[in-house]
Amino acid sequence: MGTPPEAAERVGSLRAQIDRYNYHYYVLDDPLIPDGEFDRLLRELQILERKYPELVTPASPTQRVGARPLEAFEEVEHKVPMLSLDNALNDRELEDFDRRVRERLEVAAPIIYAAEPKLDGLAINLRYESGMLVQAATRGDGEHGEDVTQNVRTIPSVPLQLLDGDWPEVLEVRGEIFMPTAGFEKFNRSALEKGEKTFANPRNAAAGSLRQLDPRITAQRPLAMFCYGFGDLSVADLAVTYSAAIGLLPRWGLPVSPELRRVEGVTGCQHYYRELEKRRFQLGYEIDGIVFKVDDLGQQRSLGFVTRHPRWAIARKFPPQEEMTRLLAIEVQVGRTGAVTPVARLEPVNVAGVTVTNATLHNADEVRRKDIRVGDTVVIRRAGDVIPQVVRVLPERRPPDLIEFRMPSHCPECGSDLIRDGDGVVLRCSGGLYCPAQRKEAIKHFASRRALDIEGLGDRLVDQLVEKGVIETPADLFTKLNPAILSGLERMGEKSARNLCAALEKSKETTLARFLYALGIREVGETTAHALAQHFGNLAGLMKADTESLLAVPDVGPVVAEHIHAFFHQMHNREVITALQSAGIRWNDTQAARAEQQPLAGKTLVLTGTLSRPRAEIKEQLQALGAKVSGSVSGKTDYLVAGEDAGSKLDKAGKLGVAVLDEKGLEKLLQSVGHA
Ligand code: I6G
Repeated sequence: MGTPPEAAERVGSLRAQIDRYNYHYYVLDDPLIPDGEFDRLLRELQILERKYPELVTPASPTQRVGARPLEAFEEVEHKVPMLSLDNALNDRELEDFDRRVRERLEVAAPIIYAAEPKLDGLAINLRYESGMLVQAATRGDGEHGEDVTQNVRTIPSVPLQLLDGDWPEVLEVRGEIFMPTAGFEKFNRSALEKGEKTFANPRNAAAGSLRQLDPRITAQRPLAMFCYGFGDLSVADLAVTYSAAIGLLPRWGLPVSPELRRVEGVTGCQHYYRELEKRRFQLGYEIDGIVFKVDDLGQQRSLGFVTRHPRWAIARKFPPQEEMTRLLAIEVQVGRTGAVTPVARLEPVNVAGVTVTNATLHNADEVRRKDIRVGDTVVIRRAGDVIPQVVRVLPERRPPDLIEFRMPSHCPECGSDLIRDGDGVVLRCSGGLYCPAQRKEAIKHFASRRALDIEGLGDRLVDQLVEKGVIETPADLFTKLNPAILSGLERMGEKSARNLCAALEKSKETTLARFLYALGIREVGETTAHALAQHFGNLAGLMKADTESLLAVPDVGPVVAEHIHAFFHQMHNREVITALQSAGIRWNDTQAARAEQQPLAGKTLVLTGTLSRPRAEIKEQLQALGAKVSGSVSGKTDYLVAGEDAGSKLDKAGKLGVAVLDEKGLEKLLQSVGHA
């Protein structure tokens, strides 16, 4: 009995749909269907292929996972060597490069360069024959690499079969495999929670994931790829310029950087460098510089190569994100929820333009695993706004007789027992609000910008007020402080004291969402606070809610529900809330609004560029009106709100036909729903 033709037809149709959705998701960054629907299609295909195994082909989307572990990687000889790039560490070295290019080409006019970010990942060569992925190999020593085909097949943005098009019979594309920052942080967070080994940086995470002998492990790691060059080709050239040749790849399903631009002369290069340097930490993946390439392929040929580098390309490097310094001490810090964290005090060191003196060590297990000791030389890493971290020690620089670090058994602030949290990794002070450290942190959080936003109540001042016993709870801020008491404090003049009292008065008028966030309930961040305010509309309803009713709130899972329920059932929390309300903290209760009744319900907005108000404030306002505020532009975006210096999101919105609003446009939109 042969295969029923309907089954073969359905399998073909499912594969075409899945490939198209994958392409929109990974190459165009424009998801067409929800993830659940995608999973359903993939599941249907898997079931059909299991029933009719004769229909399985190597390029089927089901074949990305499941290959058996290897004993070792095979060696691969690169048909065209994989070279590396020369570096420019400053503007002068970039200018020297440009001068050398013009002298060799004997042109006085500015050169057109292709500019794109240099991803911090792992170089790879993909070989397609007749449109099918037949081999993926690492760079290795440039002549020989390792065959990592089974692993690369698990990366969703790498097509197993090129999309319909005029691709050459043999096509080798080169690019970088990387782990996006969000995936890296999620992986490390989960490893830390489980007490497992973390990766030092996204580059190591990408390399470690790709060099797994078991492809099923690679399949679980969030890897991605951008293409930036070519190896062996069955045709002479794909286009006249590099940018045009690379521009063909997305049509075939191969992802390229959305940041690729043509720039004119060294001034154009420098301008591009500065612009991207500003946005470096908002890209969603780590880059360590910018690559500039002479765009004209004829000019590239004339320039040729010198030893291992092309003469037509250079990597202008950013300041490094990792530096080494000496660990002076390990102190133990108590956070708002009592979590006790070891913190590294360091000999000051400049990392990517910022002087770093402290870094987090996460938890005691992490210190033990990395065997970090006071007196060690350590590597510090700073990524954007993220707190600097100690990534490893340099054992060869360790002086003799350094002693192992041991976590204290009692809270350094209040002497209470330290107890291991449910999961066994986090240590917590059992002192609760008896512990001055927890009290201070709770008050700082209450006063912070996204909470009650009490201007002028800095961390030092809170420390002083708690240490002197002037205040104990957030409610005391409103009942125990007055200009006379405040002006008696260190570094507090009469004017600052009066200003602070005015700020306290102003902060009393707030919103329910802000108030809930300010209470500092465990696991209740701004988004959850918003969802709670929206759902219950008033505080009394929320305080009475049982865990079952809390689970009905979007964004609230069983753990969060339990924390909220427990918080409102602690007598001292209820007393503080009553005291705050008696002191005049107020907000307008709303109707327990169902999301779909809100004026901007169902609308998705993306914010980009420099706006005149803080993004968080605009986001909060839009969310309060029922809108969803997303981080990336896709076919589902209704409006892109673009401030000054808007970059790739604006380009993408243009390509996808998404409506773009400037700030005036946003105000008009808000006016139209009565909320300007
Ligand atoms: O290592 C590299 C990173 C990025 C490259 C590269 C690149 O272009 C954006 N381009 C070439 C030609 C080479 N390495 C050799």
